[in-house]
Amino acid sequence: QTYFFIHQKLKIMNRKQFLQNGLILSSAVILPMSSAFSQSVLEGGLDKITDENGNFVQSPLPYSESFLEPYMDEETLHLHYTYHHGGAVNGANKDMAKIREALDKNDFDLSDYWTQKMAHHVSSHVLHTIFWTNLTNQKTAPNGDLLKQIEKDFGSFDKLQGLLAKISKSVTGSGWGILGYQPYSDQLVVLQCENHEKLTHWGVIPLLVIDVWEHAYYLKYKNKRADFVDTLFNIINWDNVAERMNVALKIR
Ligand code: MN3
Repeated sequence: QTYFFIHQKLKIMNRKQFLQNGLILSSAVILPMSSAFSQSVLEGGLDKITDENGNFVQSPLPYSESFLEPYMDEETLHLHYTYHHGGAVNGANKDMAKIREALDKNDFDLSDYWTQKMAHHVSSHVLHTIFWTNLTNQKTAPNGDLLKQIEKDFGSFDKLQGLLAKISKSVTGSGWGILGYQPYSDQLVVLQCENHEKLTHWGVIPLLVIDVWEHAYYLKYKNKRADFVDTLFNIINWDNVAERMNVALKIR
């Protein structure tokens, strides 16, 4: 009963916030395009996922936890960032410590276990770090060099969106839809990633990642993963994707 009450209350809050956001969006106020984060992508070339000692650390969100309302609700974003992304960061540090311990002791009995764990946790950390920066609270579209590359590799922006939406919605179990740059072939590619670490092409640099784990949408969208994916396509920060492609081209 208590749960039901809170749930109803949240629903009312969401509607109120939706109306507020609706007003903001319709009154032609220019909202910041997560400029702080864009800067760090350009400065470092790559996202910061470790500290100076090589330990994995979580960067702050590039916006407040309510910034993506009503598309992504504040509670989901809070839980997702703090416990799912945060948990992967803690896990990655533990896995790394266990592998170092195995090296110190020259005992590799459990090293395959920790190596697999580390692939899972580090991949989760990388993808979540990119995911937060890929989103904003207004509609954007690719242009310039990114649009040209999309048209070259997929035919049109619409076709890319159709392909990426389809493979994101149809991931088996937990995973991600990913648009990445493959430096070996100088092409954009779309990947249907399972969990955080499976079904990649080696070398691909992720540019745009769509989290379709249930934790990303279940509080608000329930079982409707497709609705969540369609909604995300309205708040993708294509400027961030373009910056990431520029960095990837430099790495090449
Ligand atoms: Mn997630």
